[in-house]
Amino acid sequence: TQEEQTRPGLRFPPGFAFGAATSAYQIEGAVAEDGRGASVWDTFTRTPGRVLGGHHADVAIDHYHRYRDDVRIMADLGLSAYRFSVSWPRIQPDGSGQVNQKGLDFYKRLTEELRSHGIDPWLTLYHWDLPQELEDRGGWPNRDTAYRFAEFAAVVHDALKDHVHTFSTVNEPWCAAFLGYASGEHAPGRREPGNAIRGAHHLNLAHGLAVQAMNARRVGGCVNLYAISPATGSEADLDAARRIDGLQNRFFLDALLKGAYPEDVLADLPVDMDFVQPGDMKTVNAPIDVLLVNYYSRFTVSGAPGGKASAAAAPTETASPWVGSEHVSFVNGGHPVTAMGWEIDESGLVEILTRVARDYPPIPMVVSENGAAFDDVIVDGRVHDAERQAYVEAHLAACREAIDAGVPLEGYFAWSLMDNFEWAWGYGKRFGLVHVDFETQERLLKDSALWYSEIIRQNRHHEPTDS
Ligand code: PNW
Repeated sequence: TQEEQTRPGLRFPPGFAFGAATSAYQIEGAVAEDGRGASVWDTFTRTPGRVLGGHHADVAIDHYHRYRDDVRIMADLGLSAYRFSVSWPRIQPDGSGQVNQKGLDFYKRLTEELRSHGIDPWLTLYHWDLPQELEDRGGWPNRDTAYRFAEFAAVVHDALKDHVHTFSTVNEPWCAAFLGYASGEHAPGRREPGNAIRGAHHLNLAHGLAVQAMNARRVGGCVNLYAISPATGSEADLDAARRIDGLQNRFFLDALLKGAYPEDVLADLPVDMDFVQPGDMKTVNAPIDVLLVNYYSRFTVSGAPGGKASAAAAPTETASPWVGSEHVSFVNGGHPVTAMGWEIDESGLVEILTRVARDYPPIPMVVSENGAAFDDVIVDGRVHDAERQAYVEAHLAACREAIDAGVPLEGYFAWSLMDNFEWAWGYGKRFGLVHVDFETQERLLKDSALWYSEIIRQNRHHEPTDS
């Protein structure tokens, strides 16, 4: 509409990256092809009761075979960047040692295809698909996994360094540690609170060791941040907000950007941190070029009993991910919700971006995931996903607001490019800008994709031509 064309809130500085994101296990399929080994998600999806509907991602959305068509879609949308992850067990089927060249070749083909269309490849090394062999040796609670990760990072970096715009290490260490090892909602599905904390530290250590091992031209770390509000001004609610902010946000931000865990968070935890060895925190704090921030929602929390035990209601039977703060409850903050039940509040994005800029050493940032699931329907060959479009529009405007407030924000990646395997929810939740028919694998641009493409087009800055 006319209004959209002139809306100044959606004008971005030259060079701002407009991207979309995916992850390997959620889209690739081809789990038994070209020498790929098993990951914890292959095992988890085969364990009854863990994933809604018993869904697995053996085929997923068949991106392994359709990557050329998918890159064509990205090019048609005008994306300047694409964030994807590499499957560790495709590259090291046993999680260490022997390298599977065919696995590396796939990502070479993918990155070459992207670059030939002028799209910058942003490569995530780890988006939760741990080789099963490494889980069998203890998984993330085992310190050795961090060293194996650094070895894997060096292999990927060596093979792809000339093709990749930005490397990032671990996607959302909070999820990998606390949904994987405390609540059990994600693979490997363990409910061992103490080991979740160990795992969280080893994921941070893995990040730092990988940054050092790659010595990449451009490397970043990724965190998922939430805006947190206390339900009331009561002492109990303020304490609840401090605790959840501590475990969700500051435990990772302080580690990566300041090289220390926050004292108040350590005091909340039921473990002593004897597994943190001398020198670890300096490694975790290895210099990075960019911070990747995934943002979805705001949590409103209470220290009084009675609310939900977790903001993101899991579809399966789970324990609390909030180690040491299990008494905290999550209450309705009064915002509309997505199909995940996640509250929509774009002001939280401005809040967390300005907060990182204010409270931490200077670091360029990107929003590396942001998006929403809704119950889409195809009507006459179109998906009128006005709610998703409004969600993305509001959050892009929030990015603009953060930039105006002085935040060094360099890009935005919508989650997700395409509908895909949504972890514990199987194929039951659609986050894509592009609709996927999970039977025929047909791709169809939703209205939100067409709109996003138009915003990107309006932001195209033409280089002055040399005479
Ligand atoms: C992120 N929670 O996951 C992931 O990076 C994506 O792979 C995923 O598809 C996307 O967000 C949507 O879920 C999360 O329970 C999963 O708090 C669960 C939570 C947060 C993030």
